[in-house]
Amino acid sequence: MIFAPFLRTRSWLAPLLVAAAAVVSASAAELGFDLKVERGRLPENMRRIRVQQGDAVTLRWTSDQPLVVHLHGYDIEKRLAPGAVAEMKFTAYATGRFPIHVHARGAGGGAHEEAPLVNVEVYPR
Ligand SMILES: [Cu+2]
Repeated sequence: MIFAPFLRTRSWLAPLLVAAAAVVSASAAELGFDLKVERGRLPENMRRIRVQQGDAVTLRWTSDQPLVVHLHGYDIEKRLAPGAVAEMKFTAYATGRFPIHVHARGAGGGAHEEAPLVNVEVYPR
């Protein structure tokens, strides 16, 4: 099955995109990750997520303060609020390294001025 490229590619991201066309094999996994943001940061051991192409990925976010987070490449934005779990779900068709940034912090603040919260790495199957 061929999937048409559906990503809004940005020039700096293009070299990271190996292929947007994917063959989803029967061995694709359903993977869940719990990401607990505290004071706008994730613990060191949660800053890299590794999955394989075709995996169905769910990121379950919590945060002790209001935040908007954005997964680049897959272009998914979620609003986080204290006391609630926000889910980001996607199938990892595109391989590469996709940063998740904070887009808004509480009352404001610019996007992309800080290091990513976490990088999602999708490896070819
Ligand atoms: Cu962004």
